[in-house]
Amino acid sequence: MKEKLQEILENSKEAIASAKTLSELEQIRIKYLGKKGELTLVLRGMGKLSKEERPVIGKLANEVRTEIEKNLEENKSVIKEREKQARLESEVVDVTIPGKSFKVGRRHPLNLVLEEIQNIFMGMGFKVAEGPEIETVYHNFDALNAPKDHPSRDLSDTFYINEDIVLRTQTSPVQVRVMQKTKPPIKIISPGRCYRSDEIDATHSPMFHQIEGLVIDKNITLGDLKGTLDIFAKRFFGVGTKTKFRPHYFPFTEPSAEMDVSCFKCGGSGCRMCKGSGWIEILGCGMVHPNVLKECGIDPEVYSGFAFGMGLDRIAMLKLEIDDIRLFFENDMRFIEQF
Ligand code: 2NL
Repeated sequence: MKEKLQEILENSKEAIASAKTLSELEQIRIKYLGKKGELTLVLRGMGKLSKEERPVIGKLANEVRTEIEKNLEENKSVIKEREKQARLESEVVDVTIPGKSFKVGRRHPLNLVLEEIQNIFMGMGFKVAEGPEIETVYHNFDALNAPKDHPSRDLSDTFYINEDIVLRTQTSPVQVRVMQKTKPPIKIISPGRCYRSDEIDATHSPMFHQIEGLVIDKNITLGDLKGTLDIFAKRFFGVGTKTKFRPHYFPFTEPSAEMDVSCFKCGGSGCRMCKGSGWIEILGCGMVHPNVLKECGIDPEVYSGFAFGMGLDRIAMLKLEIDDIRLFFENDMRFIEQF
């Protein structure tokens, strides 16, 4: 039996030394030390030995087991280390491969100009108000003193959802809503999308953007209107900008005017931008009509106010020298990346 044990030890040693993978090693462990392994079988046969032989063989068998376990363990670390090296060699990182470039978006030119305008008015104490794009005919027309036969109400100019609901044609309904639920003083601008049933061309789009402003308090005068809009013009177009107010008509303001700014391109001498006149029309404005104040629950005997409205698309086109409004809505990155 001694010889048998010696043979097991030698054979296992050889097998362990030539094992190349961890699973081969495990097979070897099962072959010699497993439940039906060679060493286990020898130990089972110990019952046939004499009393004197049994402890000697038992001791030897235990030594052989310990030796095999030690050999298995040693080779296990060798194989593990070899496998790690192989992995490191096959998984090389090529640090010279160019990185993946990913696209970063850009602020839309309309948003750039909108933010600039908002900042100027916020600097003068205005808050930004927003409201629904789908409006009632009441908020969009009736409350704004628009006569029942006003041309802007025409089916061919306004998108009607039904006879009481429209896509707003201006952002004034936002201001109507604010007046109806807020006690003056009110000092807001309302930017947003508006809709008119226009034929699309270089200067018209059925969806466009407006910024309106509204100031209501005691003792608000035409002087406040002119001063506020003059400051806006100088901050937006440059300190040297002059303003000019021409009388106009809007149903919701009285008196009403249109404001021109001296051409920021030629300074007023006349160029292509101002079509030779030296002036560029920028916005419409006026003192809020007493009928509008009354309809919105504000007493015109106590309060007065001014309002104005400008087309964001038009102003952005002027400022950024863009000649076609459709470019804003095509979202071609080659266009958007220019600003
Ligand atoms: C223009 C002219 C304007 C207003 C808008 C307004 C709003 C309320 C009351 C009175 Cl709630 N007025 N808005 C006033 C004057 C002109 O817009 O040409 N926009 C592009």
